[in-house]
Amino acid sequence: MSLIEEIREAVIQGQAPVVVEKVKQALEAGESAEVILNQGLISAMQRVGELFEEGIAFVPEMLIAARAMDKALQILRPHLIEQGVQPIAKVAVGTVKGDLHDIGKKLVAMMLEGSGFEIMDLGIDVPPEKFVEAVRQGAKVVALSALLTTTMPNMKHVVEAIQQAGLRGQTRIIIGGAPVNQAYADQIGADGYAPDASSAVRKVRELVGA
Ligand code: B1M
Repeated sequence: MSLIEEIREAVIQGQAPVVVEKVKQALEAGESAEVILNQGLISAMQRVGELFEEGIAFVPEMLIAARAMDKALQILRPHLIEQGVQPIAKVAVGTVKGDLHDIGKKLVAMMLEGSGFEIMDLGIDVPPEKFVEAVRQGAKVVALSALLTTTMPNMKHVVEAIQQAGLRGQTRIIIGGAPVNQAYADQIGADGYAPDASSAVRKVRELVGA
């Protein structure tokens, strides 16, 4: 097995210390950060996403793999910037106002980052005006998360605020989280819905034509 295949396998297994060690070894051996990212990390996360969709891996496995990938990204990030790898597009990710649930949103952000998007993570309990500001700063996609039936109406407020700011034509809006669905996305005028982190990546790619 090559070093890159070992990195891929260790991410799938969620073995963060092994991933970190092997990424350092690969860089020292002169492997390009882009190859490590695409053939090691992103390929691994795609596989984890498939395993999740097949019902073989579950949320804990996805989270552990995502954390391993995040640790590797911390090492790779300066090398990627140095090599001038251009992100596909800026995506503003946040959990809507009143909602403190963080884990699903983080997972979506990590999967998107691992797939080549630049992430503006606005955090949790994010008011509509912060999303508007992110669009002004160049976010081509706004990704909204809500876990509570009481906070899902705040997604509509974000869509309205972006519309009222005259920025609706400059960004695409995707929503996700346990209480929402495609019908709700259609109802509030969002551009898409994704039920989980791996399908969020597919949907965002589709929305920006990547
Ligand atoms: Co809360 N909570 N919680 N909670 N909590 C739920 C959501 C609940 C379903 C539990 C229950 O009653 N069975 C329930 C909501 C009921 C409802 O509204 N229908 C609930 C409640 C009621 C509450 C409080 C009101 C409890 C209280 O205080 N009385 C309170 C509200 C606080 C607030 O937000 N204002 C509260 C608080 C909390 C904690 C702080 C303790 C903690 C959050 C800690 C944290 O995030 N750092 C918490 C937790 C952990 C949960 C449960 C147990 C787990 C959520 C989670 O992290 N799941 C949850 C029950 C459950 O979901 N089974 C529950 C794992 C995560 C990976 O999944 O977030 O669904 P999830 O994300 C998925 C998909 O939804 C999707 O992809 C992710 C990965 O596949 N997805 C997107 C999410 N966002 C997306 C965005 C996208 C696309 C896909 O595109 C943009």
